Amino acid sequence: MSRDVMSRDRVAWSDARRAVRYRLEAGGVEWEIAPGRTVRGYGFNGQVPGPILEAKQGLPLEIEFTNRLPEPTVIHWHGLRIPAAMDGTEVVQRPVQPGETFTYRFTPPDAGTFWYHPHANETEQLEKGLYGALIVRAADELALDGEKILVFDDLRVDRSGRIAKFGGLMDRHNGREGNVRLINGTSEPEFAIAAGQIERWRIVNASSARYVRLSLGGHPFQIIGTDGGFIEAPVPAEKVLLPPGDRVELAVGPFAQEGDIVGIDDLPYYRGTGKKGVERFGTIRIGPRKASTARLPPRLREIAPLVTGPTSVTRTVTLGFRPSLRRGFDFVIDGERHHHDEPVNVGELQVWDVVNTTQIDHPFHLHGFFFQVLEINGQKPAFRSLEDVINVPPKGTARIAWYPDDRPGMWMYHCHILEHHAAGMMAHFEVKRP
Ligand SMILES: [Cu+2]
Repeated sequence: MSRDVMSRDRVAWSDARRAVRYRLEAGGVEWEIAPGRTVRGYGFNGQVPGPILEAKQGLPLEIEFTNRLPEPTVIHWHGLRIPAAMDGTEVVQRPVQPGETFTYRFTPPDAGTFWYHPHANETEQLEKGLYGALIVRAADELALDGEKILVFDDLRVDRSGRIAKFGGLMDRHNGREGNVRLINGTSEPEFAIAAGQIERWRIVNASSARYVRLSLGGHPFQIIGTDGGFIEAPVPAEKVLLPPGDRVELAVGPFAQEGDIVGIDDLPYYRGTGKKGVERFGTIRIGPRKASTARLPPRLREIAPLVTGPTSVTRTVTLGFRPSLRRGFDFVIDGERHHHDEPVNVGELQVWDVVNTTQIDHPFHLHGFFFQVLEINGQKPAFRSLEDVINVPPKGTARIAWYPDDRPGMWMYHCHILEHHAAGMMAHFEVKRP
């Protein structure tokens, strides 16, 4: 059965009671990473990435999830500010066993670019292909001349053409980076855009450990959104860094020259380990010129600052590295693997210093709440935004502020390099009503 047929068959969309419903099934898949080249992986509804889930801001979303994997799993809705019980981690639900079905029900409160992925045995389940984009559309969605959704990933394929086995302590330390670069599950695909037009590109980095420093052949683009939706105004740029788990929205174009081929490249970035040159993820073919009706507003939204003026830090979260006799080493938080952090009270503004005591970068991810970045190593960020992933540089500090609204329950934060999370760099904490 072709992947297309399976995805059409199994994804149900219905407007009944104005809820949006999907059926998702995780299972084994022959993943065609390039024409005629397949690997045995895991997919949602028989495809990698899983189907693009489209929700509407403020309308209920229901996802009936069935596990056809040979192992338990849970599905996390990365970036969505939903009730704790629907966060899809093993702290808030019993893992979905092989053959079982669990229905996730929630109402996405924010428009933006999100994604979904397992929160169990992530280093294997995501590497094998279990991830997909989740787009929450606003009623007055900004439409440019077109839209593309690009999910970046890299895959390590061994000499025999299979997904490589986990590389032991080296991978545990560096995270698993791949030798095959994928956009939307395909090795180095080609995209088309008409000369003269401007498109809205939604980008997700679903890699286990790779930092994508995205460049479109050096052509300028505009950053219009990040993890939590629009930023306040478009920001011109020629490159943008996406650590694992991160998202960005861009206004891409206009390109002048019909017939040009433009690279979608990952520029060198040193994250304290590994070394890579410019690596190609895909290309853009500039097609015949078309008229543009795109109007990019100079102001996209207002983001009220959570902190104005001097503030005191309410918590310090320390990301660390520690030798271990049994495991070689661990990645820890406040000196503890799989840390249990102090509770947070609903309604009490949080100002956290996330301190990285190690020699390598760590992308800090907070579940269920957006934060604003106040400072990185004492420097204010270039623009205000809502984030759920922020890179914390080696020996550096990210100061973030977030507001626990009334969604009590167990939440977590962790490094989004999947191997670091597995090696202990994560914490649970409770948000509770005072
Ligand atoms: Cu890390």
